[in-house]
Amino acid sequence: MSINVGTFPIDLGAYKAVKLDPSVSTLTDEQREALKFNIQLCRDALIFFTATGAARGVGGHTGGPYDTVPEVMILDALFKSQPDDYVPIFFDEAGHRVGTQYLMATLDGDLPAEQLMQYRAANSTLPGHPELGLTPGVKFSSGRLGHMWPYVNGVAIANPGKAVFCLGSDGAQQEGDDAEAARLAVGQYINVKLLIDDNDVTIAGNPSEYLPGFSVKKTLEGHGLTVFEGDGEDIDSLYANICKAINTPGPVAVINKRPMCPGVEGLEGSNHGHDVVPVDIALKYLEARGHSKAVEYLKNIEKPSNTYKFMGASDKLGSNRNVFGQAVVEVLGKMGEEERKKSVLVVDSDLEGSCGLQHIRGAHPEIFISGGIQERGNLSAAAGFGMEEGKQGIFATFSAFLEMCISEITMARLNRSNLLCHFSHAGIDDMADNTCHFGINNMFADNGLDDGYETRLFFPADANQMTACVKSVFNNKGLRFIFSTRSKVPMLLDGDGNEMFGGNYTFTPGKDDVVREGKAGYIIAFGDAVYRALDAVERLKQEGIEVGLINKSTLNVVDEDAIAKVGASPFVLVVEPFNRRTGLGSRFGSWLLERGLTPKFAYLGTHEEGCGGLWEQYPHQGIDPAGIMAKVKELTA
Ligand SMILES: Cc1ncc(C[n+]2csc(CCOP(=O)(O)OP(=O)(O)O)c2C)c(N)n1
Repeated sequence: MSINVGTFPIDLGAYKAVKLDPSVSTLTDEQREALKFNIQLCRDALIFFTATGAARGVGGHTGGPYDTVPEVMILDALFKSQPDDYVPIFFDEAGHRVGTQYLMATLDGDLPAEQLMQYRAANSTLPGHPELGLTPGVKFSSGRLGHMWPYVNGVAIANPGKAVFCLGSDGAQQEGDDAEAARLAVGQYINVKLLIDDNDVTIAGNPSEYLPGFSVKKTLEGHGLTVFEGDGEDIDSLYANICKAINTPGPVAVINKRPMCPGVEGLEGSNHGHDVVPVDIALKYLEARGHSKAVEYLKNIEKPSNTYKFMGASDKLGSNRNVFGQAVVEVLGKMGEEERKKSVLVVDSDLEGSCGLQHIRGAHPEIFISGGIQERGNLSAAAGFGMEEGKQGIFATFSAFLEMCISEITMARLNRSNLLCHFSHAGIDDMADNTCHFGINNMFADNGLDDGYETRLFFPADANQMTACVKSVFNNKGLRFIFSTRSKVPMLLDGDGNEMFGGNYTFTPGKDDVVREGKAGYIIAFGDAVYRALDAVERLKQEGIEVGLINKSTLNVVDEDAIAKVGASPFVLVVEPFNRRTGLGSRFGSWLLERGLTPKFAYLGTHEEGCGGLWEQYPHQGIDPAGIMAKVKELTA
């Protein structure tokens, strides 16, 4: 297929076809020059199109895909030289390196180059992680570290006689699943070849510092793999190692050492290189490389913003994922240092900056552990610390990864742990990362029996309520899960325009808040769905439809007063960013029926693959004010 270059300002049509034969492990001058040319071309393209994500404010990841270009170029040449010998897919454990997949889809003629300039934009079909079936040319789904090698083992078993490659990373290798995959690969002599980018960088820092003693090479050798290690930036040794891997039957890992973002001034060796390249650094890079059209394009991108004005909510915004950490710091500040050390342990999984834990590390490093990218083990460590009365384990990560920890949560419950978990990035708002990073199955955390140890799920609606919630439940026993969004949220206002949860408000677990009274029926919402539902309620009121609104900030406990009130009204509509199959709506109808309450009932939630972008995810799922108003009108017709 030919490359559809369109208006893409870097000439991807110049990409060179390179013939390689792995039985010859040295490169000719011509092959070396062609590979180096392709590497530079693709690195320039990646810097440019990922920077469009930075310019649009949708974020993204540059360093990971940029780093692994040399091995991807060699693989592409091999796949095309001996198509029968490989499964020609660039399987990647690190879904954030999706730029690679989009670029290769373009070079294969499946994706117009022009589209790359819409990286992570809403409705561009180029979300932050690869999704099979969504993007032309993308051949697998990924995004959760440590989830791909185990899967690729099966792909390799299904393709006897072929080698299957999996791009790995020193981040993904920290996940326990990869240890299991390694043992299976060795035990079953699976013909899988790992190409591991060992740049000693993850999001929150350097593995060599936060997990001293961890060596990717020794770990894999310990599992019985054959390992070749080399400098990923030395194309001759990289190629020779890949040839050795192909010529050695069974599982082999090639570990490629390199600094993060080699050759990018301002990012080389820095863990900031993990994220999207900042526009100023990209401009400097592209200018130095003579890509003036790309520079012009980047300079002219305007950052879109959501100009919708929500009624019933303040202009002031709070970042609840940070407020969680700040509120914990407030509580910890009231303890003496000895007491704090004795009674609290905070365990991070490489996301301290995203989940608000960095506030705790900053204020009280003595109780903070950087636990690496191993959520299951870290949650258990926090739970184990909180086994004794008077002790609290604190754990946080993205809500998407709650699903990974269900078994550990069950064991924490059976061991009667005092465990306070913060799962940020709940729901779908602002999730350009898309479906794999949606935190929509959070009710799975409420999986104990009726007579089990206390488990509470909380999703505060604004920053005032988050602070009050943390203070209220911090010292409680049992498992407590607090959710927040990636996006900021406004403060809820009462009917008089005052902050609902300001002043002396105190949070009572299990109690629902009546945000607005109504005669026509009630909406039940929580988290960031509340201010959107409130806007719908205010607008419906202007149309003469008086709908009430309940903020159900404790998700898994029935408030008998509130349910009696809404159950006696003409309709109940649950609106949530959680999965329609597993969310609050899937339970609320049963709770009503159990009490003999039979209002009309409906529930809106996340029900389809995401659209990428930020706030656009809400209207895409039909749970924005317009979607809510339409549903209310259906129920009141
Ligand atoms: C299971 C899981 N936990 C956490 C994350 C969040 N996360 C995304 S990338 C990343 C760090 C990745 O480091 P590495 O794979 O070495 O990539 P690099 O920084 O070199 O790009 C983390 C913690 C994730 N995607 N999946």
